[in-house]
Amino acid sequence: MEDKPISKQEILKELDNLQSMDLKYSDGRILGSMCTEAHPFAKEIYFKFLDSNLGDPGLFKGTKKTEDMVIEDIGRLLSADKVFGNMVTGGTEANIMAIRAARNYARKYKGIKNGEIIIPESAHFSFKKAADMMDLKIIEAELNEDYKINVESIKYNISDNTIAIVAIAGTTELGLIDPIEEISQISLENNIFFHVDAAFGGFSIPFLKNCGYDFPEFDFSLPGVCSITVDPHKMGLAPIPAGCILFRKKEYLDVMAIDSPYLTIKSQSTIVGTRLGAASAATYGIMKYLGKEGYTKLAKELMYNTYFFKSGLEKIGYIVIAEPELNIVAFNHPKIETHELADILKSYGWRVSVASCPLSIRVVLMNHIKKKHLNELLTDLKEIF
Ligand code: 0PR
Repeated sequence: MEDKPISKQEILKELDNLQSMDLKYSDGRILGSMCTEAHPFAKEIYFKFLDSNLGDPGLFKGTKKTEDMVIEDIGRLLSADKVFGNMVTGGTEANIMAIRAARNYARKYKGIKNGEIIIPESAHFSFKKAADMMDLKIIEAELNEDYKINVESIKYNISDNTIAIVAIAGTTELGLIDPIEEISQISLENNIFFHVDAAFGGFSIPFLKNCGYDFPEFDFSLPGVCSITVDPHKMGLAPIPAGCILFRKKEYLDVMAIDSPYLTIKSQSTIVGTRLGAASAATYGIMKYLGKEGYTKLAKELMYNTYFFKSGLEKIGYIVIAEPELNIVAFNHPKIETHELADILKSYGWRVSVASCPLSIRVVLMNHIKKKHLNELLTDLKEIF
């Protein structure tokens, strides 16, 4: 820190310079991000609520209402009349909360001390963070040839120490949906906590389903599903940091409640204390503003772009790894190694991400990637060969 104050003008000049080093979503070159530019109306609301703190909700009762209403509304989207949960910083924190609830529940009711969680090989790395923090053992269930979790492998790995099973609705690398209905059944039969990570898919599957897309059940309509992660800051067009964790029963929040005697609430179940009310208010506002109609239109448009890109790739000799279920396309070319292809694309100015399972270039077709960007990308991909 400097000794003397610096003028706003000078600071803003420096910050503008620094910001000019950032990539902009609107350039359409960021191909591997599940986040996108927040809706302008959501940004407007965000600034209004910047000072409100959900960590002490008695002081910010109105903002707390926005959190409760977002949770309730998303719960209804996911087939539950009543759910219990919080707005959090994103999928990582939501997944950590789910695993913490499962761990505490199993400790309380089953006396499990050395817990194990079964996750698919395709799970987001946040589960490894959760396991590391809570000293849990991770067991990775194998994937089938279609890159979805192998249900037999889950069954095989269940033990007396299993505290949770995890499945994904919209995998990070390929956007695929695990066979959640079958896993719900297995969880019920074995009395094991079942968490669904729908950080990416939660804000599009319900809308696509409503307009005729054929998806299997993945939400609270399945009796074995105990908790769901959904991120408004991915497909919900809400500003970062906006994630949600939803629980079927209040008890899952209660088993991880810590006393907070001097606050306006007596206990906290969230990991974070001071929590940004702005993301909650902005999420509430943008959900009202867009409504089911707006989100359906968005999800449909992104699926059209997905199919357009997939067929464009195939026409010029690329191999698409899996039939897209959501708006992610992963591909390779038979004549070139994936990292080499990624480097070439980078030299053309594209910011691609390389998926690991299987090794491929992965494009997440978010709202900032328009048809014109896809046409430019396809032209460049064609030119490489
Ligand atoms: N669950 C799933 C299925 C995810 O895909 C992700 C993140 C998470 C949980 C964790 O969410 P948070 O990052 O909100 O904690 N998926 C993206 C990924 O790792 C996140 C991302 C977003 C990465 C934008 C890069 C980027 O530019 O690929």
